[in-house]
Amino acid sequence: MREMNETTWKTSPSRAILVGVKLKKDMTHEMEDSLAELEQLADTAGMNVIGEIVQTRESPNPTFFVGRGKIEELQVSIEELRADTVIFDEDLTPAQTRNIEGALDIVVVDRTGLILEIFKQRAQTREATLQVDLARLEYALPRLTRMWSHLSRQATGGGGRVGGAMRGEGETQLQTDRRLIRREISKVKKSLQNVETQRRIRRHGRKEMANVSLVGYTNAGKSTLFNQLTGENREAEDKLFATLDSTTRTIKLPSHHRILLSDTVGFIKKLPHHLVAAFKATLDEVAEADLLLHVVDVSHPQVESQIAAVNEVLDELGASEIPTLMVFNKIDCLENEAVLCLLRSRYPESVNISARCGEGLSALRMELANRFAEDDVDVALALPYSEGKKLDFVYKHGEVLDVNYQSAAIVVKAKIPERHLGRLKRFVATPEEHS
Ligand SMILES: Nc1nc2c(ncn2[C@@H]2O[C@H](COP(=O)(O)OP(=O)(O)OP(=O)(O)O)[C@@H](O)[C@H]2O)c(=O)[nH]1
Ligand SMILES: [Mg+2]
Repeated sequence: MREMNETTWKTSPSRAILVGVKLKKDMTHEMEDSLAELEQLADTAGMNVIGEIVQTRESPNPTFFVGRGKIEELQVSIEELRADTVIFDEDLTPAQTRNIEGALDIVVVDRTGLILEIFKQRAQTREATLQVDLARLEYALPRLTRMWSHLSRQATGGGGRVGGAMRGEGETQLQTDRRLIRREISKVKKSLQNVETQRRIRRHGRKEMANVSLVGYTNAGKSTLFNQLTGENREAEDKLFATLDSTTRTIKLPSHHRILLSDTVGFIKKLPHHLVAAFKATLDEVAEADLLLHVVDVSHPQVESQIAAVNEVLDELGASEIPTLMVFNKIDCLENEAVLCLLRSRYPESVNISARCGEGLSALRMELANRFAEDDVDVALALPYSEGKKLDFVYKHGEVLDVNYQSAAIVVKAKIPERHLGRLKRFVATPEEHS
């Protein structure tokens, strides 16, 4: 049996055959779209897709996922096409993986395994690396076959084989590997907790401004929009999961409002639960947002099911109650206007944009300003001359309507977001004082 090792993935691109099952209840196009997405994932992971096999079934076969006859057919294709990997468009049980590996003598990858591989390749910051490590270790634990031995090797810092000399008395290699992986999992969790604490402290310091998070299906254009709104230069490319880390920047709206905008990891259909859990720290940004901008690629044929997939993940994160503005992106390459009309009627609270061309961005900024204007309260403040800094604060975060330099104090009338009132409470003037 060939091992899925670093060489297979990196130097010579794998020659992969995709395997999908169309359940009788599914529409044909759903399965085709899902396979097209799987091909894009394989491509992102640096693999060559050289074939595709599909079977229609009532339900997946518990032993091989597809039927035994299909496995034989697959064997012939593997030899004919000189394939070295098969990728299944669903998650396989650990037993199915073992059975298929045994029958075909080939590297077997499932959807989650492929997504994890992409995440591993793309993780750049320490936090993302730890999150991906955690997800990979948890995925590997019940699947300790030869295919995953490379994973545990890496997780232990690129040293020697997990186990080996370290094997405890009376332990099988498998038990040793499991024990070491569990130990590794708690180590990674601990490191993640530290990173999370730091993130929480940072976030606490930012409570002063409204938090807005970009969410959406992978490749919808979140980073492109983020760059446009912030003037940043985050990586945005035609790849799935270009972004793994969330980044936050302050932006000023065409009003006195300043908000914190976060770019986040994209979602995908059939997103494995433990992956969402591993990215919890990053995604807390989403759960704690005051407003979500749900970026949608309206030119995508699967636009509606992508919206549904994102809503499902938001639900899982406990974020489904957060006010959401739908942002219909890529209108520059929209072929079918009817889709947009339908979506607009379904989501009246939405804006149309092209993040790439810049179209609709000022309308989006205005819409944000209007929304945050609803948080404003009218105040009259009597600021002692010794509190000049507070006046700067009001200028920075509010709209100053009137300033009157009186003998005892500076009397200011302003509109200011309610969240800032706490700081100014002491100086709020009673009507008699400023009238
Ligand atoms: N035609 C067109 N392409 C766009 C638009 N916005 C983004 N794109 C392209 O779509 C691709 C994905 O954009 P990203 O901004 O990386 O998407 P993302 O949502 O951040 O993706 P992930 O980080 O992978 O989840 C890139 O090739 C962009 O250039 C748009 O308005 N029109
Ligand atoms: Mg991105």
